[in-house]
Amino acid sequence: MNWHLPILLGKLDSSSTEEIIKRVEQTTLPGTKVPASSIEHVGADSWAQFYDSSYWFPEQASDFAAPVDNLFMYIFWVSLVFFVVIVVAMVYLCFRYRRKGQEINPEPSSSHNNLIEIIWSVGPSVFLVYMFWQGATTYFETKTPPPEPEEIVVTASRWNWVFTYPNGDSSSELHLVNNQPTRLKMQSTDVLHSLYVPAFRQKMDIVPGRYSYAYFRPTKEGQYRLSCTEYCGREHSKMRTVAEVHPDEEHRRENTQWIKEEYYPWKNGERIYKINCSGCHKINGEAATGPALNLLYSMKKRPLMGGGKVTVDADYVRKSIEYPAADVVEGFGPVSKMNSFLNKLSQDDINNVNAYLQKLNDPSSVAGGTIETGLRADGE
Ligand code: HEC
Ligand SMILES: [Cu+2]
Repeated sequence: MNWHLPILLGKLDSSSTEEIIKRVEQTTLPGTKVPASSIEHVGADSWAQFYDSSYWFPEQASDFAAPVDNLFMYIFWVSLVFFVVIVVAMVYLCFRYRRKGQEINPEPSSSHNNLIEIIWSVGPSVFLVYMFWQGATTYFETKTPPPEPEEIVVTASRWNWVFTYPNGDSSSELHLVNNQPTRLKMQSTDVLHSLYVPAFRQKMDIVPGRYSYAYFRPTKEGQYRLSCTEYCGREHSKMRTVAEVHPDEEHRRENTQWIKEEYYPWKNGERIYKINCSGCHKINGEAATGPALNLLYSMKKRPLMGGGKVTVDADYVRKSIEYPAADVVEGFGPVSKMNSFLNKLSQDDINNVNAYLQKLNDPSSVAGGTIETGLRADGE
């Protein structure tokens, strides 16, 4: 079934697909290609010859797009049907029971009808429960990390985007591979931003000082709009770029400057670690001034001074590096002997150290090369 509303919203237009594409391209980002499939053909003989999908939903280019649109259309039709039924009944009843003549005492209204009460309470509830159910499950799906995703680090700053890929290369457009589950690990260097790709039905805030994540699987090749959707200052409206879905890895490689093939974030992380951290943290399992960090990521929870536990994840590590006094590990207090690296290490450095610590634990977790996790007496 075609969920769109060509009759209600489609426009009377006999232009050819090419003409419409040209027109749409003129109103969008320079360089954006509009795939012919986004201009839906609603039957050559129908009066609404061509239906330009920019009048309604954008293309469905990720696995979340269809469920989100279907839910929207479900809510739309339920609202429409109830609106019509209620308004027609109301108008009819107003007319039917209007005051006629000069009666002063109107007929008493009938007090109660169990059957009708039950029907009009239970009936709509069924529709509402289904709305909730669909909404909740779709929401949870969009928040559940897909298995074996490609992780792309997104750095938002006023007013541009940087996307960094597992091989360490980065670009100002988001380049994806079709059908590859993707996990965006996002950070901001200044203020609140928000990443929005309408064709993926994916939108997520990016908050300074912490990571936020977005998951999806692109399902359709093409170029789509990506923009910041949280007002972030003077040039906010220019903070937009393209998300391109490539048919496969080779295509992506050939069509981007995939240069730093031999560069891996964790290698850089190892270097930063040796310079800044190895004086206090060993990676052979033994505590020194600070706890050993080689098994950090396999310890799901860390006990803290003064009771309580904290979950080990990228945010915990980042917080430990920038604000060591905040969560002091049990047995290493009362005051943390660690100095803060806030503004001494860049966001990139912290990402790289994080990648290194992750790799120490699970060498297969981060792409590229092998790592020595052997017991080395000097802890380096
Ligand atoms: C001057 C010594 C010192 C240096 C240098 C140091 N740390 Fe620490 N670190 C500590 C101490 C002491 C603790 C335990 C107290 C606390 O949690 O703050 C700690 C705790 C941590 C924790 C929490 C560990 C856990 O087991 O939960 C992490 C993560 C960490 N440091 C990372 C780093 C990184 C990364 C660097 C280098 C950029 C670094 N530290 C540099 C002393 C240091
Ligand atoms: Cu922004």
